[in-house]
Amino acid sequence: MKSLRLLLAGALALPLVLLAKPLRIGFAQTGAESAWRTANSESMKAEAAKRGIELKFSDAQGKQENQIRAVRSFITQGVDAIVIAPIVETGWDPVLREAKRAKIPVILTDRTIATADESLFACFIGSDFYEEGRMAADWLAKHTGGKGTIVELQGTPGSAPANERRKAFADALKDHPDLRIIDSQSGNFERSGGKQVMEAFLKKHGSAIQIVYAHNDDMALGAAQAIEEAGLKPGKDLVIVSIDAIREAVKAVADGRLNCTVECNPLFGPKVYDTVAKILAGETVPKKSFNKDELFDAANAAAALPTRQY
Ligand code: GYE
Repeated sequence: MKSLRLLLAGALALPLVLLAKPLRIGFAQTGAESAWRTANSESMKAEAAKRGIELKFSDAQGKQENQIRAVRSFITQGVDAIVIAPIVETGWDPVLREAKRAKIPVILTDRTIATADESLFACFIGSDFYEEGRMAADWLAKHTGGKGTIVELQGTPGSAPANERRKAFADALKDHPDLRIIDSQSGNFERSGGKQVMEAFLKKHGSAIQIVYAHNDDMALGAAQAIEEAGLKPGKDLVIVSIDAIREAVKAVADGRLNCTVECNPLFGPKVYDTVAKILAGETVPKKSFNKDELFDAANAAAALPTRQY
């Protein structure tokens, strides 16, 4: 009797294996605000295609409500896992609870969230934004002799990278009282935003500005353009430090147009899908795992260019 049952079970399991469907993963991306983001989307899409994963990709165009709607639709479709790059830190608990009830694991990538219930997501994969801000401030302190007036270009308000990069930088400046932030505005992580805010800063503060700290390279490159249009030399008349290390910025550092960019690696498609596979196989994965990031300045930017992947 028992062996007959086993035989039957085997006969039933075989077609199931043969018919095994590809993994279906929903990815709620923030938008397409920067070159970093484009590289991140590309990494997620290319790696899914390589592994035969059916990726449902949603671009929220910078709006959290679009992202939440996308997550709800992934839940309705019954995907195997949901990946979210949360635009802002707060407001995620209700939809994450819905995913949990539907027993669909959620992997947070890129940006962290603020929640009192960490059981609402399986894990986080991304960079340590606080560390990036600290690295930028340390570089600045070392290369300016701890003196200078700074304007800050913030990322998207309420986002983890804007919050953390701002806090880390301010914390590090406490040890350097002659490095002062005289103004700080959001350029929304966009090149046009960085340019516009820098134009306004130049109008308002003129030659009082000596240093620009941008939360990402796109805004730094936009600011460099505004500085040039004002008849000044970015990288020389004004020191510019930023974060991401996209190829164009590393090139600008090598050319002396930017002074320093701290890496924030967006190419984590492979790591995300490896992690999803482990979670679905019932393995435990680290709750938070951070990519290792470097810093590029005049000393190493040119040498790094040929192998830059984004
Ligand atoms: O630095 C910026 C992007 O969340 C780390 O978002 C990401 C940031 C990145 O738009 O360029």
